[in-house]
Amino acid sequence: MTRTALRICPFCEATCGLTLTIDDGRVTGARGDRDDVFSAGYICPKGASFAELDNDPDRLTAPLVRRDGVLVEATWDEAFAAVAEGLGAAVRDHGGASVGVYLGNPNAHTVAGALYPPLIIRGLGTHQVYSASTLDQMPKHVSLGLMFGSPVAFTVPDLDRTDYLVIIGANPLVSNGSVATAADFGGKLRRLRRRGGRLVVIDPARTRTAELADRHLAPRPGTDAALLFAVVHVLFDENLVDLGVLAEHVAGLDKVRALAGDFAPETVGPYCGVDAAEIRALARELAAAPTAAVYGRIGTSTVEFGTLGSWLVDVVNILTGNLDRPGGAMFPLSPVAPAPRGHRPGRGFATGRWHSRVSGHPEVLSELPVAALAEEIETPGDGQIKAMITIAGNPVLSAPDGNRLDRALAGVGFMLSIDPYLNETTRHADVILPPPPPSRSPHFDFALNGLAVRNNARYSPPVLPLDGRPDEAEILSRIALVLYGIGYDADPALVDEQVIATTLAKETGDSSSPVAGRAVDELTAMLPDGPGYERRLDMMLRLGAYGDVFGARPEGLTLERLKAAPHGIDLGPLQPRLLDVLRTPSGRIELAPPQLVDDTARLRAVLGDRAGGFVLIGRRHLRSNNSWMHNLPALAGGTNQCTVRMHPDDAAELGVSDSVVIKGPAGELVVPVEVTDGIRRGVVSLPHGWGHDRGGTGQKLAARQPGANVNQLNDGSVLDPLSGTAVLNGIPVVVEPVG
Ligand SMILES: Nc1nc2c(c(=O)[nH]1)N[C@H]1C(S)=C(S)[C@@H](COP(=O)(O)OP(=O)(O)OC[C@H]3O[C@@H](n4cnc5c(=O)[nH]c(N)nc54)[C@H](O)[C@@H]3O)O[C@H]1N2
Ligand SMILES: Nc1nc2c(c(=O)[nH]1)N[C@H]1C(S)=C(S)[C@@H](COP(=O)(O)OP(=O)(O)OC[C@H]3O[C@@H](n4cnc5c(=O)[nH]c(N)nc54)[C@H](O)[C@@H]3O)O[C@H]1N2
Ligand code: SF4
Ligand SMILES: [Mo]
Repeated sequence: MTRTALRICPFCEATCGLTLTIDDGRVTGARGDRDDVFSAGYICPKGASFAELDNDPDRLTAPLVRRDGVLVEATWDEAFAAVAEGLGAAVRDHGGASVGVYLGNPNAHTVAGALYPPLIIRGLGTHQVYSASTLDQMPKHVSLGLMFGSPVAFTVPDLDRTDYLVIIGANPLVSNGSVATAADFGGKLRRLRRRGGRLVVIDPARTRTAELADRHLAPRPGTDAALLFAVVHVLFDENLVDLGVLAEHVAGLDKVRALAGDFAPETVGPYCGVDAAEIRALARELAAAPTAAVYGRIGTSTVEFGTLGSWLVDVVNILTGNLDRPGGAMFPLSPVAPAPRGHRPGRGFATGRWHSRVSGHPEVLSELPVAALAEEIETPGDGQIKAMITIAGNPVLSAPDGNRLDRALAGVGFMLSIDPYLNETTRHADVILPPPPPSRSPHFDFALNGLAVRNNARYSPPVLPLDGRPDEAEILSRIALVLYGIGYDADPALVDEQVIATTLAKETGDSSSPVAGRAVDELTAMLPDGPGYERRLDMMLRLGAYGDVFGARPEGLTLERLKAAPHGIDLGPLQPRLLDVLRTPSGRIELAPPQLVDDTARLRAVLGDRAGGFVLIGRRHLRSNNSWMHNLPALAGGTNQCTVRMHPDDAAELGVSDSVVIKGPAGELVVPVEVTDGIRRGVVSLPHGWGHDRGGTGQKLAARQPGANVNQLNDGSVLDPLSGTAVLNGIPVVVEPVG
């Protein structure tokens, strides 16, 4: 029997609504849901391969437990017992603080990943917490935290209304957008141009996004912060600063003016490899546009001056009066964000509340840099990592110096991985607990709704039944039960009920909460019967910005209402809401936070550099997703190859045409060359997520076309100091002919 079912796609940040075809209890096809309120039918090749991913024969269907050194299939009961024993021993012998946790990217795309890892970390009481954020967007969190007092006060470009968009270090035509959730990003860019708007792309590579632009600047990698400072310089220098209604809410304007003094386009132009005139033109156009937004991503983030660059993106948005206004850079309002409580000063944002044991890196958002994970495992002494939990991550390929991390993980006393695949990282686990495929999992975008370019709410219940396996919520809950000393075989609902009780007690006792003074029992009784994650989601929606406040606002949002709208609920275009967002102690936007002012000295010091030699950057492919989608026939092959792209003149000078050796601080690789004039001279690009040639993994197709692990070139010793983010773009490398 054939039927269809709706499901939000969990494979990237665009959150497209899909219509799945189901035949005889399995997904056999996927197309875009034209009635989806957010994506209106858009789909990309990854979403279209939903069925292949869901049915991949290499997905684990049963837990694996290490017995006599070998991973063998086990029952769920045996596997949880092994978890209880392994984690129990580590906690008993060395304390919960000796257990390291690594959270990978898909946690941002699953219900379980949003709701349960914090409980596991709290249960351990560990500071050894790592995630893909320090390979990604951590610099943005820090700059937002320092400027607005909240590290999640994301400013996203108002794509549907802006007149002038500057994309710096992002390639949304391939990535489908990141930290700006927008389905059909490319369509939005085309519509921007059709309505007379302009698009500027700043990227050392002429990407598909750059091909669409009115103006493409190709700076030397790693120089964005200086380039943006030069834009700021021009805005002051030519009297183009106009804060508009923001003026009374901004502190530190004069400090930024003074700092920018050293960054005249004529000074930084040669460092960036961009004409001073181009920078001045950019600044003038930004100031003249009726509305404009600057949007930066990976290329401004995972670089040496990542936090400075992320900060300056918003400094430019503010100086041109474009922050928090339609057509500018705006703050989304997620349906699970707490209901706005008006303008009130906050406690601000601090990092470095503790430091990593070996190198003394400051904690950021309660995390330590992934680049420091290997040394924390390897280095003996008090606080050494003795056990590891990885959830939805593959740091052996995604983090610097995978070979070192590979060795380190092999030496960990006990390792637990929650992952559907046996891969380069999970092969070291003593227990692997595989979550069910997406068709059998629920979906709600807890994180990404807060980044959406249009406010919306959508929920997908599981499309297919579980077939006797636990879902990921149950898997993670049972781990939490172990850590709370209750035992893995207790009722996993206890975990959710504990969260609900604690949250409602806090809310009802908070005089500024919309449910202040009400009885916890009364509110709890209003939550629907059903899985614990649904009860928690309902609670969050009802307490949220659009919520029904547990009946006090009867027309408001509840999970029941959301379920009754399977194509989602549109919550309208982004609205100005700066004063709700601001949580700095001063109650104003801190344009010149001391940490950023100080870090500017580091940038000033390199302006004279004119490095020769090659610099390495990364790239993504439309049919790839970090390290874990190289195993699907529909996505593999064709142009989806692990090649090094280089400029024809560079290739000719080196006399190379087929393969080259690339040498970096941590290793060297031999990689096929792809000669293209779509990249700046002196720059080479290699995609990440490849290097599937280690033994003992279980992705057979991926292993046949393994590619090389770009992160093996990188020793991870260079971090953006304020965020602990690894420098993954702009790494000096040596490129030579083979032999
Ligand atoms: N050189 C270089 N390195 C990079 C980058 C770069 O641009 N250049 N990009 C960085 C970025 S932005 C990121 S986000 C990181 C990603 O870093 P990671 O998150 O460490 O790596 P992924 O390859 O995304 O691995 C995801 C893992 O989650 C598993 N998984 C998939 N679905 C589920 C699920 O539903 N539940 C569970 N439990 N597991 C699931 C997959 O099998 C896979 O093992 O890589 C970073 N590394
Ligand atoms: N198809 C596909 N989609 C994905 C992913 C995937 O692997 N494949 N990964 C997902 C993830 S985890 C993320 S975080 C997002 C990332 O989303 P994006 O940031 O949009 O993706 P990237 O392709 O990494 O784009 C980074 C761009 O920065 C450029 N760049 C490199 N160095 C510099 C620099 O110093 N300055 C400037 N200005 N530019 C520079 C690169 O040439 C590249 O074009 O994509 C997500 N979507
Ligand atoms: S763009 Fe992203 S969310 Fe949309 S179908 Fe493709 S992978 Fe899925
Ligand atoms: Mo990412």
